[in-house]
Amino acid sequence: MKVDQLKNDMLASLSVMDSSVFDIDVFKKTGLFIVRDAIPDNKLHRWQNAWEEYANSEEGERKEAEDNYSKVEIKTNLPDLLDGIHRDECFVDLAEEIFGNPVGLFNKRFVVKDAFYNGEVFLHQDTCYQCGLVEKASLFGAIFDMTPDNGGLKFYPGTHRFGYLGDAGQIKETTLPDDWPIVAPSLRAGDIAIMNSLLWHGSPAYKAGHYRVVADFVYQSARDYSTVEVLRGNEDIENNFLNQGDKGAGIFQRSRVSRLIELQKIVDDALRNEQEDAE
Ligand SMILES: O=C(O)CCC(=O)C(=O)O
Ligand SMILES: [Fe+2]
Repeated sequence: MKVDQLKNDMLASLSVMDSSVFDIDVFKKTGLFIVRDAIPDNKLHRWQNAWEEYANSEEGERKEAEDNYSKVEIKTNLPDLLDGIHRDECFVDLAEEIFGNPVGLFNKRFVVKDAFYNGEVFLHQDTCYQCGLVEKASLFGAIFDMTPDNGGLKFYPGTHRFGYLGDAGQIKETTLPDDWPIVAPSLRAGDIAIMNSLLWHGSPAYKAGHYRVVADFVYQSARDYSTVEVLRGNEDIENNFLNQGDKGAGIFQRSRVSRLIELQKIVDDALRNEQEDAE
């Protein structure tokens, strides 16, 4: 399919990718679907209360982080209630519709814009930061409202059809033909945005409104060797060699990342020597 044809197809699909009922055929085509009112109120309120309590506690204190990618995410030191939300049927039912049984988890975290981090997130796809099979999807569950004003995610529907882009980093917006549809949804707390991990997305800086708290749970078939937890069905993941440590670290003898670490050390040593010579 030519790229302009894909664009027109996405423009024509805008109205059907946003509904209270998930449609797998639309999702396959667009790589994006907004499910309205997907989280029952009673659960939502419990999770909101737990979040507020956590955010005001010592454990919830936001600590210095090196890059924006780490500043936007919270994934450790969470109280049990918040740490287990990814197991709730309101998420797993949707994941099963996409991946079938058994349902697996690749990663879980909360992506947050608050007093600690209010900047933008550049245009990217997630696949290049993952490992295992590429058939994965993020379920972004709005714990509190997410809008363009409070730094909400924006999505470029259809871009998952270009596949894995071969490197990790900031994608040039000008790669796409003019007027590519951009979906910057206003999610009410309780809505879930589902995104194919190949889909291009980013977010603008926080300007105003409630702080932004969105669950980002990445689901996949539990048969994927990168599965860290089986959420439905039976699958033995004990010997999954891709789920040990950080994104398969440890499988490479040498890699781009190991080379970058070597080079950074050479630069640091040289700078230190220069400084010592000057003293
Ligand atoms: O939190 C956001 O706005 C985007 C985060 C994101 O896409 C990522 O970290 O991969
Ligand atoms: Fe992302």
